Amino acid sequence: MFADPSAARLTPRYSRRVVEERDAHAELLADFRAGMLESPRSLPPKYFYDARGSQLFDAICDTPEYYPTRLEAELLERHAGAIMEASGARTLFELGSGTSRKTEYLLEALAGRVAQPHYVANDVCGEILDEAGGRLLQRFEQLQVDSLCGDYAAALTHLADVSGAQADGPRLFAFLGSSLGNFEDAEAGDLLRRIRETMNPEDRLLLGLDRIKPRPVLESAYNDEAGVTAAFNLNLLAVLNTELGADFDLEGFEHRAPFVEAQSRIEMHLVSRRDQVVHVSEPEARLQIAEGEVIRTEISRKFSRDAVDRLLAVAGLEHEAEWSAPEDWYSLFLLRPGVA
Ligand code: SAH
Ligand code: AVI
Repeated sequence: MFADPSAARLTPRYSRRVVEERDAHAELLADFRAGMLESPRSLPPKYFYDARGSQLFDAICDTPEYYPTRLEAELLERHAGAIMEASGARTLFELGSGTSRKTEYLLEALAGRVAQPHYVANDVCGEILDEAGGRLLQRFEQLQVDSLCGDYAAALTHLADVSGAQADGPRLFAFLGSSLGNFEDAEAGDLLRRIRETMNPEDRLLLGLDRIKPRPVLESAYNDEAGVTAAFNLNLLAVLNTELGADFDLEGFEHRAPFVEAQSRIEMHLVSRRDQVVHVSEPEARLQIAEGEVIRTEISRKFSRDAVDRLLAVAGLEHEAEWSAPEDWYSLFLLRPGVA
């Protein structure tokens, strides 16, 4: 997760640079203090994604129960041409790009439109960025890939380092997978506003959001039979063991992911199976965790149309076009920056 802090042009068509607004390790320490030494305990979900966490997320996408990836991939496969056409983009910039597998539909459409397509990928996980970059360079012969390894906010700050030149033309920003749903309203609004402030008037944002649907479908997606989501959730404790010198016993916690209807969101929980004490070296701490106590590791919001419209209004983004799966189970929104 905390890759070599250097900018590197690794091949003529691929660069990776680490971007951070605060030292990533110091930020984990601060987030741990704020979330894990308080009750109820919680942590931001970005810490799931070390190399193993990224692999586990990829495996979640292949489970029969996790519908968001499939629905979004189907929408992108069908509409990538129209999306690229409507955006007029010459560059694609993606936040939280992961494996960039679904992105290939957009890149294919981009490569069909411009001679020298440019893809700027951002993720907190350096390993996944390099892996995806290598694959994309093989598939798209003219593609230039620049990876920004770090938080969304840092990537937005540093986007100008690798794009923004006149030759890059209009850019399509992409924020897919319903990753915005991992943020509460205030943070989601701040992030969207930050995106809007980074956009030029001719840039567009493609936002993929998961929508409300029957509880059994939602809960199965986050409680898959094979236990991949459980392993993903528990891996967060392994990350803390490595990064903070903690001694969490992964067997001592159980995965749960209920749909909390009042807030229209799945909550991922790790529930302590017994009274236990966990030691942490940095920050030096002794956590007394009671049987049944919950660590909330993620929220995953399921958006009503009203909730989407409210967020976009707060952030100053305007609808340009949208594409939805049957019964509005998943939507892609093409947005333009409003007049500030
Ligand atoms: N967009 C992909 C991946 C979604 S998983 C898809 O739709 O399938 C979420 C991705 O965002 C992971 O690859 C994770 O490493 C990355 N991520 C999570 N929090 C992040 C943050 N705060 N800043 C940047 N990337 C983040
Ligand atoms: C990345 N994020 C949008 C996923 C989600 O659905 O909230 C992460 C995930 N957590 C459990 N399964 C998938």
